[in-house]
Amino acid sequence: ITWTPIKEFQEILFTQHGGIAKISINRPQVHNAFTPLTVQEMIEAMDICRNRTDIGVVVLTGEGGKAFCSGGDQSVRGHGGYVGEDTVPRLNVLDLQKQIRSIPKPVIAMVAGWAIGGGHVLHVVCDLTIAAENARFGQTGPKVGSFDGGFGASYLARIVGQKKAREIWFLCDQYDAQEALDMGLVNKVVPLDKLEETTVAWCHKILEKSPLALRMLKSSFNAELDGQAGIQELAGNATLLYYLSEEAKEGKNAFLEKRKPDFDKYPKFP
Ligand code: 1HA
Repeated sequence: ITWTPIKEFQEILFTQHGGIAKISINRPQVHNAFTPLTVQEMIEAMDICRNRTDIGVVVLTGEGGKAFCSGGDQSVRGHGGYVGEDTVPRLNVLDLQKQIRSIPKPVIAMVAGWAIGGGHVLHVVCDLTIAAENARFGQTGPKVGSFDGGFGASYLARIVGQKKAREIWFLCDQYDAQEALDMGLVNKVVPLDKLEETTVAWCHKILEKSPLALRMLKSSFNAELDGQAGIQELAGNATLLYYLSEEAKEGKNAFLEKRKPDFDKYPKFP
């Protein structure tokens, strides 16, 4: 599988293979822990994925085969957040989580090795997770003086159930790929050397499907859980579809032509 660079970054690799974009954290020396810069680069890459009409699915992963992501880089954790070059403490991974959730294209976590702490939450918020047999999952927050009570708690509980989610956070145990599969935390487990080809095969199956149907489904799954923001996404898609109709175009045309709109010819469906 050949991956063509989309844009050069310092702490991530951002490449594509046809309609598949791959965002890969490139800090294997620290198990792909993220800094504010890593996250800022992922946010920019995700935004490019959203805006590029030739990209249909996004793969999120980490370089090196030993870790997906080990969460926030504790060596740059300061007073109130993770500190980058501008010396401002940030928790900007929360913005990335929302972006993964709302991008109207499937996002697949491709997990080899550790998905821990804030790195675990990143895979949780992805639409699908494909794990290698060496994958290890868990939260560490209460061990290292942190917690993610947002998607990291509530969406995790939607996935694995309240009892299991509380166990994961209260005990900070680690779970292997088979245990993750058994609790519905991942979609599939494959040998490490089959991880990328399996993920790409899943992407191709998705890319064959109707992009608008996928878009509607993602926002529909979100809408039930995400309150007003979820309804906004779903409603935005309804507006998109409405804009494609002759009826909506009549409204715009009438305005531009300075005449009364004639909506009579459009059916009032039962
Ligand atoms: O909770 C949040 C947030 C909540 C709300 C809003 C924003 C949030 C943003 C972030 C987070 C968090 O992510 S908190 C949780 C932070 N992460 C962790 O607590 C995991 C820390 N890492 C580990 O527990 C272990 O490294 C490991 C279980 C994943 C793997 O253990 P292993 O195989 O024994 O490797 P280890 O030797 O520990 O790690 C290899 C190298 O990577 C070490 O560096 P070296 O001694 O070789 O110089 C290790 O220090 C480094 N490393 C690993 N994880 C991190 C890290 N360095 C900095 N930060 C890390 N997270």
